[in-house]
Amino acid sequence: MKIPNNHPRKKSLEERKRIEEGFAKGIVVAAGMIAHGRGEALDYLIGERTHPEAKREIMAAAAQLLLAKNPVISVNGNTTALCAREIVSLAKAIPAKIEVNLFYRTPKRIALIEKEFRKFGVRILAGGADKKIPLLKSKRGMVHGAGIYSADVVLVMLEDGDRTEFLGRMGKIVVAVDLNPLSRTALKANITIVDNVTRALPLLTKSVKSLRGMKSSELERTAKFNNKKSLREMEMIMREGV
Ligand code: PTJ
Repeated sequence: MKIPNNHPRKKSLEERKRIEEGFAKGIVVAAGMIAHGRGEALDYLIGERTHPEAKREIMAAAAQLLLAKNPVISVNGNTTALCAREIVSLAKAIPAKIEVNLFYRTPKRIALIEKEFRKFGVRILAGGADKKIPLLKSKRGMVHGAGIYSADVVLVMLEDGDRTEFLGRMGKIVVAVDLNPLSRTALKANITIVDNVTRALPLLTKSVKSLRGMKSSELERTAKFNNKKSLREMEMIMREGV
């Protein structure tokens, strides 16, 4: 069904449609639709717009990704369905590797996600994960030696919270995109962007391009960030409305 241009909830309905189609293809899992609904509700509370605080988070994240020696963007079912094109643009701008990392990991889903990215002409780290994140029991622990395992900065989006802490223990800097400022992922990440991933990613790519060429010392200053304070700010916006 084509959503009329003047429908007040056009963008939100289109995102739902992408998730539904992703589910039909086998890219998104059933739990991914629940996760999306939670995201929709939280996005509603911030007026479905990127707040100035989130813009500061995005700037710090962009600087951190530019400072990285081996940055990796971790993708799952939802992020592939919602914004594969935007992930590719960001990966090219940084430049960064893209690696599939799934909670509900199956060879079939890995292959489907890899195929989705191939449509944009990029090869990603998909099957053949050869390393384990120490102590992490879920299948999210299966990673590539050349990717997340050896990365210094990892961008995670729409996580279920079991991995960010372990990546931190491995000494990695984690940048997260999560609409829930109270989630474990949001709290454990070094920089959390509290915004809808579909708005945050294009802004992140724009910021990466605008910061490119900056001296390392200036990037380091831009990347310095008080995540706890920023998360509190976003929580207050959600609770009190701004
Ligand atoms: O594809 P898989 O197998 O790796 O499974 C992925 C899911 C999404 C099922 C899994 O990671 C999961 O269950 O996630 P959770 O625990 O529901 O957490 C997802 C987080 O992302 C929640 O805090 C949501 O509020 C948030 N979220 C949902 N949609 C968006 C979002 N954050 C940013 N943008 C969104 N569009």
